[in-house]
Amino acid sequence: MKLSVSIAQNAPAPAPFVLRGPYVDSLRKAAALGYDAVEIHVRDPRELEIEQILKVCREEGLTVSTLGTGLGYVVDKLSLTHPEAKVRQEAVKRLLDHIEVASYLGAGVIIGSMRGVIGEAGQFKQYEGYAAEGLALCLEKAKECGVTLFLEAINRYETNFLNTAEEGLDFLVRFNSPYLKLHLDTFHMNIEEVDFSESIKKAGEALGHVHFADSNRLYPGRGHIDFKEIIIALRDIAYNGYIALECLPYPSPEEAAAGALKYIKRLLAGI
Ligand code: LER
Ligand code: MN
Repeated sequence: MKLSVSIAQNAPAPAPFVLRGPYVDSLRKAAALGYDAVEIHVRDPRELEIEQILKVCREEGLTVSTLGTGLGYVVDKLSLTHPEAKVRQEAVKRLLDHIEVASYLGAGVIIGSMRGVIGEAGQFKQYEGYAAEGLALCLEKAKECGVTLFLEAINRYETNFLNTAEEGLDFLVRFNSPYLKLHLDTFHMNIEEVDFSESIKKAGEALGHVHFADSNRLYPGRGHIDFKEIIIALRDIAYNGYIALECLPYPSPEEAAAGALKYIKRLLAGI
């Protein structure tokens, strides 16, 4: 299991991204701390200086695990389930740009908040259909580019669509694609899942990406989630994806990044 840390150049203060500021500075910081990879959160991936990022990654021995797309929802209100077809098309276009950029960076692409919410009571099937249509277009591009998409289960206070691991699995099986995997985030799991280990085992080889944050979304070890149990469950399913730290940058970005790494490495060494 390789360890990644979330980075964002510009993001609203309460967003759960750890290292902030110019991407190149965060890449160097992540490497100096001992991370294997970074997860880049960016509103519009066309803003990324791809050559520069690849150069620093080569120099520092880092990889880019994932591109996070949620800022497209938070800042630009784009989503696959928006009631207006034009906005749904814009959302797909933005995701296609992420997929293309991810192919240059050797990264996967997260579909989290960009799936949107189901905004009309009694119309679940219709909105689920919109999401499926958009995702099918993204999967065509993902296949062409050799990029894996990670569909994140997100808690009920942020969306009413795909909250649990089981709902995520039920939705993604219909695509029967090796380019679409489930993504679990321990912060959301703590709210939605009955049992962390059971959900991880049920996901099994469909699990492609994992976010770590504690119950209060501080860094692991600062809340009451049992990360040892989670790491054992990941080992038991032979999970070989990334564990990406996506938590609040408190008490400071550097302390969160360093504290999490120390805590997770100790747990990994002990199992
Ligand atoms: C994104 O990975 C996530 O977990 C959402 O809660 C967006 O904040
Ligand atoms: Mn997450």
